[in-house]
Amino acid sequence: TLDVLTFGEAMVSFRSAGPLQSDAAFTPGLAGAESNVAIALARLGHRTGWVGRLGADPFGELALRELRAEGVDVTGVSSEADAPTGLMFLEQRTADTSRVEYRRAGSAGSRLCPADITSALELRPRILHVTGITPALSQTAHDAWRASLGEALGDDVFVSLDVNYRARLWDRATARDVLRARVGRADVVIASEDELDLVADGAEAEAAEALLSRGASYVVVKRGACGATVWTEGGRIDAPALPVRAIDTVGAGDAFSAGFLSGLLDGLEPGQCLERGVLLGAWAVSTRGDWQGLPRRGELDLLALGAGTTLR
Ligand code: ADP
Ligand code: KDG
Repeated sequence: TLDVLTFGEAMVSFRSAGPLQSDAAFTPGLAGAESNVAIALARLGHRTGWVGRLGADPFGELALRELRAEGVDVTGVSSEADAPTGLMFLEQRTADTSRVEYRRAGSAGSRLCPADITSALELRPRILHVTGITPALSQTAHDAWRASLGEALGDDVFVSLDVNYRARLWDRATARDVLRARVGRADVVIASEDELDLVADGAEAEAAEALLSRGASYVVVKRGACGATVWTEGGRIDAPALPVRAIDTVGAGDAFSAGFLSGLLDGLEPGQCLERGVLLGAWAVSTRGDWQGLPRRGELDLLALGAGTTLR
């Protein structure tokens, strides 16, 4: 059985190390919030599966190759003969500011449909991890997302929802309606400070309280370089971010989510789950790529060694 099952759209990203201009070089890589989480968890030794559709093209092949190489179960991946793999371009303007351009409308990934998920759920994962990106992709992807959080899901599956609002894909009012309709099934809700209003009303304490009373056991709020907070029935726990040199912040949220879930899988206390989330977030921002620099389990303590350490 799987520890974590996740689904969504994986894309090939092209990352520049500077402004988009005629001599800019772009580095290809696998991107997609959910596949990032799957890879991060697999690196920590958890059994993880990702479900989605890829185009029958070289980009789809690259995506599948990377997922396999990282040890992610791809039994639920299918290939579309007549739709392309989605692409995204990341123009890094400063160490912690990137601009995104998507080429994903009509992509293979957006054809995800409810049957893709219901058959994958037969693998009976301990945790189902979903994000608020999937329902924004297409009507069928929205249906799949909704169905995954409905009756197809056994009561015993722990659900993790990362709000992950993407302004390029939909507006806040629509996202609010869609996410609120299903957030009650989530056992852990993960949001940035500026996303919390999409799933609950009021200031942070009030919103967290509302989500806990709707059934969540953990409400996790991310604050970028200021760290993160977890709210539980027992109250509030804060963790500062780790002091690292930020070189590429894209993917920090996904790494954070994976760290938090890894802590839950290891049976850690909420504050320790939060610390592992913050640790993985720090790894993501201090290395290039969405997930390429993330640690394997034996490397988790490397960041604690401090600046300028050489292991000999
Ligand atoms: P997202 O990528 O979803 O916007 P954040 O930017 O809040 O999410 O990052 C997620 C987590 O990664 C933060 O809560 C923090 O723990 C860590 N993180 C983000 N930026 C930094 C940074 N500059 N230095 C250290 N840790 C960071
Ligand atoms: O979380 C990093 C993501 O932004 C990236 O990998 C692509 O899933 C993605 C999206 O829709 O932005």
